[in-house]
Amino acid sequence: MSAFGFRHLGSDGRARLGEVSTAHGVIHTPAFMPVGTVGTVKAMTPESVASTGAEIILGNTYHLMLRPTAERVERFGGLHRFMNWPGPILTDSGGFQVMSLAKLRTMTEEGVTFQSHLDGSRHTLTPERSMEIQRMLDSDITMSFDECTAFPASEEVAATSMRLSMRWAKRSRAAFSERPGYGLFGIVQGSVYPELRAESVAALTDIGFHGYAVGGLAVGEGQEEMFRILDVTTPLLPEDRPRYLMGVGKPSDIVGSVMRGIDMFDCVMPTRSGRTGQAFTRRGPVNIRNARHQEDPRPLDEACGCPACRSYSRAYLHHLARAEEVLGLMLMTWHNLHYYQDLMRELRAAIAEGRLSRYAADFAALQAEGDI
Ligand code: PRF
Ligand code: ZN
Repeated sequence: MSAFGFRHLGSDGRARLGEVSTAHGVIHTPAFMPVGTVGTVKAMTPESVASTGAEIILGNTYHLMLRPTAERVERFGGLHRFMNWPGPILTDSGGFQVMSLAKLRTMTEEGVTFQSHLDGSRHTLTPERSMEIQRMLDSDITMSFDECTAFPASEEVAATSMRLSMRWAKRSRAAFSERPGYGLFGIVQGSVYPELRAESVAALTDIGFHGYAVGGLAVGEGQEEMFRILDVTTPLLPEDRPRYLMGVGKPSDIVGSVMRGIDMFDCVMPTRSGRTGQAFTRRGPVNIRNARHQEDPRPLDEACGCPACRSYSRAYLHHLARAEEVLGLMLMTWHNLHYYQDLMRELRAAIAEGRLSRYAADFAALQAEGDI
């Protein structure tokens, strides 16, 4: 088994081209990870997810510990075998999902106790239990247990929250069982305060992780503020480790964040909004339920090579969405994931060829033109 590692292959400005090696394969970065919360990327088979170019998917500790439980997944040989995704898997650590989904939460120094959103049963997550669950899932990339500071937060509240996350990061590191090909990422917090972000980076790099995530962003602060925080955070992170911006984002968020030195992304946007009828295209978002598409023979995106664009008209996709047909969810999701992976392929090529600024300008101009 090869070691977990990051090869930094080249740069264009602050953007990086790289390769993350894991127990279940290599990820070319900048990379986008489709979200497979409950052990499925909704409306897609693993084969169709792979066909879009995705090399890694994300799973969630919170959901999987409740159903089907980490113990059952482990008995079936881990999440890769259970769900038939042979490639790398990253799992989020649970705290973020507890805060957005669980009922009756209580947080202490030890961890979080909560009631399941499914059946009201009581559970506890601590850094140690989160590491154990992610090991049972056989996650290639384990995330340390953190608290995503709510937005907005005063500097005092943000400092207290970030320092708790740093103590939890230290406990996560101690509880993580080191194995070849498996990595643990620390998560930077500190809300919108540059000094807190710097303190968080220092605490994490002192502990030492296989990679570093930027958490606590895309929580309502807006793109400009998010970019401002990335501008003061990514330059502090070690150059020889991958950097992951959690829960981001729109296509323009990804382009701007790659230009600020981020290597990995995940977001429900392409999958979730695909199921509500929103398609991402080179000319910006398209709502396929809109009446203007009902007689339109064109594909969603003329430049896209996905099955939805190769074989189906906007009129047909509009009909499927209006009729709430399952195939509509499948084709829209397939297109959106393919679009996101095309974007990542194009970003990697632009970095490799030293023309990222030009690419970003062309990208923004075409998005601004709109769907015509
Ligand atoms: N922490 C964790 N997961 C996350 C976040 C975070 O801050 C975010 C913030 N956008 C998304 N997912 N553990
Ligand atoms: Zn398409």
